[in-house]
Amino acid sequence: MLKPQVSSTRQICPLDGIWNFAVHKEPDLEDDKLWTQTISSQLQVPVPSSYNDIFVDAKIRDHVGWVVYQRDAIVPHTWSLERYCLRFDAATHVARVYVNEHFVLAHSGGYTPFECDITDIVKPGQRFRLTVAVSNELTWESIPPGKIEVMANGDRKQTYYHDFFNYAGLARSVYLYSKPQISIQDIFITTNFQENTGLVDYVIETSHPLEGADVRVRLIDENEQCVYDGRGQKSRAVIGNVRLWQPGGAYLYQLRAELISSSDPNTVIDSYELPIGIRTVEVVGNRFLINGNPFYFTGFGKHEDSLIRGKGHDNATMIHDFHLMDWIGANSFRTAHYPYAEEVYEFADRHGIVVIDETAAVGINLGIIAGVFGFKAPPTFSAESANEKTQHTHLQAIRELVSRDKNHPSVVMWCIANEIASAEAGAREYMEPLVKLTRELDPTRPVCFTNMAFSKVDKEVVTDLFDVLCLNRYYGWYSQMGDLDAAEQILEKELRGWQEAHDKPIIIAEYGADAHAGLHSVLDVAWSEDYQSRFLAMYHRVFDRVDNIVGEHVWNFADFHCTSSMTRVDGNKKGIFTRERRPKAAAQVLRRRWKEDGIAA
Ligand code: GCB
Repeated sequence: MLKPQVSSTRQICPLDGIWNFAVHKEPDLEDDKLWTQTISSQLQVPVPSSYNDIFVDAKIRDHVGWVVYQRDAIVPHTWSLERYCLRFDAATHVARVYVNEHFVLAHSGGYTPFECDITDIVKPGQRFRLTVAVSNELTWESIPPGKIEVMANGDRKQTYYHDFFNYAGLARSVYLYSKPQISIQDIFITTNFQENTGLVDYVIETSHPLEGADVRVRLIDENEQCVYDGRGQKSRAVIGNVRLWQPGGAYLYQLRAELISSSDPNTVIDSYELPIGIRTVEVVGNRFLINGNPFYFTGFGKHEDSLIRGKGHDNATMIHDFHLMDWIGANSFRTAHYPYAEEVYEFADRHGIVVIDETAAVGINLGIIAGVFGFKAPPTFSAESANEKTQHTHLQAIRELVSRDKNHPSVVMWCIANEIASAEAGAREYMEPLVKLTRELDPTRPVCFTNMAFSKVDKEVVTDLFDVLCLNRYYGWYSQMGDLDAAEQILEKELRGWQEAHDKPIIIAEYGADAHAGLHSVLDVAWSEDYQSRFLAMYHRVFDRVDNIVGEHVWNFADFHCTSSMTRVDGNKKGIFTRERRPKAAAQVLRRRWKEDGIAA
């Protein structure tokens, strides 16, 4: 599915703005058929934004179940020869879309786009009522999973196993867009190079078999020069004096795909442009290579999280975050713990930032919470928990992620799960089909998952399926608190153990300590900015002694919101920046290492 764009043959009517809003009290949406009515403007919400923190009302913030968004829209009368679609960049987590009284589409999965063609339902020039019901419920049939309990007073309570607030709603853009009757449906590219010749293999998928039409593909360089002009749906572009897409030095060609009339090549039936970067990614031995050169990841596990709008996408926050990453010397980040807004990848493509792209499979591990509090956990993989239905949803989440992000040069690896219970019985049976599918969908990128500290090298059962070891470690925080010497020894011993067992590159995909901005101490006092700094410095000493380490992603870029608990003070405070994006002391530790000393060079 291609992202909507304006081209000589396509148009967009953005439907972002202020929508009417209602909370649906009953668990079953069908009860009062809200979409057949006009929802009053008494409650209104911005789109894109999570709705939770917009109101000053705990009942809305913590509501479990459906909410309903509504607005009017008009199909331009000039679209009479076109097909037109509604496109939702995301609806967290389940959406049902209604045009006037018609149900048109349902989608599950809160972080990937979906669309529906409404050409046969609404006429050009016609105004229509668009209603979108969105449910935030998480169960063992969703990714991420969760559990809903009915309390004594009849209220429903949502629990989940991940450490970020369950923000919901229409957090990304909504569009009405047009495309021609016969159109370009999808584009698949893979890139390679030999010496200074670039190779771009492409497949242009069309909505209909082509009769009387042809596909023309051009590649335009950054000087607006056409460096390739070819015909056919499937071919290879060969480019002399290629400029590669490099981390920190992006170069993008515009792939201009056109459907043209076979009798008159000047008649363009459809036109779509895709910025592409020519680069290779591979794992060789214990190294991660981009364009054949060892790449060392510096950066963060991030979140889409900000004040008021929650997970709502916002270009200002996004670009500011990228500038802070540049300031600190981060060359990469992981989209923990879900696919981010497409604008994020487009920006990373344009600016040479490397991305590890993650599904929303977080919290498939019942041992974590039990382990932290010292009680025995039920099994993670069982009929009552992660089961065939969870796996089915997980497979679909992988399909939608790869389908959306396959052409981004910035994306160098798929992370198919965070801290899944990889040492438990059933883990291998659960994971193997997921890895197989990811590789079938994209044979060009390495695949990883992040390993949690309870899944030790002698216990875990899936690492051999993956290309890169991604370890999340918190010695000195969740254990050995305040004793960085002990933590240093345990960390080094463990990393050496992994290195001996698997000759694969290791990325420390999470390491970090909470710090309350403004709290200082000369001693190793938890929650102080100083302890966070010393904690990171200790990890860096160890990384520099272990050969297979090819990357360090601090947890987290910024403080972020999560559910209240006794281990969280108004959110998770492991950020190197506060939620308002002010640096804590540890920012200087990282900047010195990544930018001034140039560890990544
Ligand atoms: C983890 C999780 C992350 C948490 C973090 C923490 O291992 O992957 O989602 O937020 O630890 O701070 O506990």
